[in-house]
Amino acid sequence: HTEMKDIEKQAIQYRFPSDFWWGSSASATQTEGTVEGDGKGPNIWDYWFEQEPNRFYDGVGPADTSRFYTRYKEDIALMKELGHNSFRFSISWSRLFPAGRGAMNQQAVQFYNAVIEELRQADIEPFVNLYHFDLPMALQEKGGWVNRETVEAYVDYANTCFELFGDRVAKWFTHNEPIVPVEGGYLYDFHYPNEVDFGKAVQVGYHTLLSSASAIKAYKEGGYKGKIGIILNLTPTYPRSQHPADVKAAEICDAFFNRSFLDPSVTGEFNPLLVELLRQEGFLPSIEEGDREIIRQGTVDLLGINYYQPRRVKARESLPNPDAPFVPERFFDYYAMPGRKMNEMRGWEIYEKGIYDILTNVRQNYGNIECFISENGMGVQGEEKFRDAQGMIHDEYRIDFIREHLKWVQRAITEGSNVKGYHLWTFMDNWSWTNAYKNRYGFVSVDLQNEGKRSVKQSGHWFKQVIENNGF
Ligand code: BGP
Repeated sequence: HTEMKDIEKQAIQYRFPSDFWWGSSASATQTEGTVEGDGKGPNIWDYWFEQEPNRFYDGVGPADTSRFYTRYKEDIALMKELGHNSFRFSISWSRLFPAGRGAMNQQAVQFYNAVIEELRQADIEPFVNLYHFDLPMALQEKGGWVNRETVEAYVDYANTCFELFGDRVAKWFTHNEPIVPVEGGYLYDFHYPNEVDFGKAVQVGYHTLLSSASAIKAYKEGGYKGKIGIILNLTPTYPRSQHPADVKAAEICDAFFNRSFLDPSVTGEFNPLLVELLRQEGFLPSIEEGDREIIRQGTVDLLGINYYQPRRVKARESLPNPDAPFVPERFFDYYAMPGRKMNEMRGWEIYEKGIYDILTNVRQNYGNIECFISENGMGVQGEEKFRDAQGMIHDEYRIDFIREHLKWVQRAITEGSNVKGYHLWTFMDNWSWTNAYKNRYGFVSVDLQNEGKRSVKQSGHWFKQVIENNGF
């Protein structure tokens, strides 16, 4: 038996560190379901769905998600069966504080305690994210992230979570993809409140950053034993050519979408190019005395990196219409590189080496801070057609996708990158913002026609082997 194991080990070409974090990630609004709400207050998704259900794929809203709220035991048992050693989920702010601040919902405390306990019993380390796009509606009504009071409310909420769960949770994250609500809510109309207002976008981004730094500072001062970080969606940004105009365009795009949060979160300093552009255009946010110090002190211990696709950029070929609303694309254009590989269903490029380029950038320019891949994955429509008679979905494309990305992660590790883990988006198929259940991402399928029945896909079984071997 031992000999067999040795032979298998020798056959492993891509090996990962023995303490690597293997698992998946999810978010509250996308998995819990709200119908069993137990005192949960509405967040912006509940509200928006009520107002405009037609903007959601198949008219499916956030109340109907995968029911993790009632089925978490079964789901965590399945994670254990599949060998996962870690799981990232988020706390729903408006479940804990139905009005955003003030009265606390004890049933929410019980629920998250039970989830944490269940994970610990299963030897699965909980990674807890405090904010995944889901602002309590009561705070949105008062101006949301445009209003500085939301920062205070957020810090109260974060402190409450540290106090409630900090003795058992050692990995915390302040925000998931903080740039996305800025883009969705204030530039490109895919999150509530669906405004197009660059000045507000900058202020919202700034307040979000300040909330993150304030919570990190509070966590550190609280003397908790764990680590705290932020999760950023990083999009390696490639110029069309080495022509200086293309290179400049890519640098600007990178400053807006990556370095805006990456620089201050890791180094405590704003990105100089971004500051320069905002100053030049008259869009600097309003900053209060003392903020700079908080941002300098509130740097992360740990960086989560979500990677789906790169950005390809070229210089603009025409002047922007001066009357059009101001958006970052005023400074560059996107470039559809001929021959690029696409996940046509999601409309996203697949470029595996991008994950290595991000890790190399973090190693070389951000002090090689401890990091991990906190999301990566492939959204596919119509996976039911790959289900066999025994009920298993054969998702070879997802296995290929994960394997090819992991090869690059492994290479970054051999070159010295401080990468500690890989989490797939997501554990089980879940509800995805306005796309609802259109694109499926999970290791586990959720059969909506059959009371949400879970069944492990081929990729889930394959990943289990990868974890057992610490490589492939
Ligand atoms: C990330 C989000 C997730 C998830 C994922 C897949 O940006 O953090 O919440 O939704 O993208 O994207 P989508 O569901 O839009 O296909």
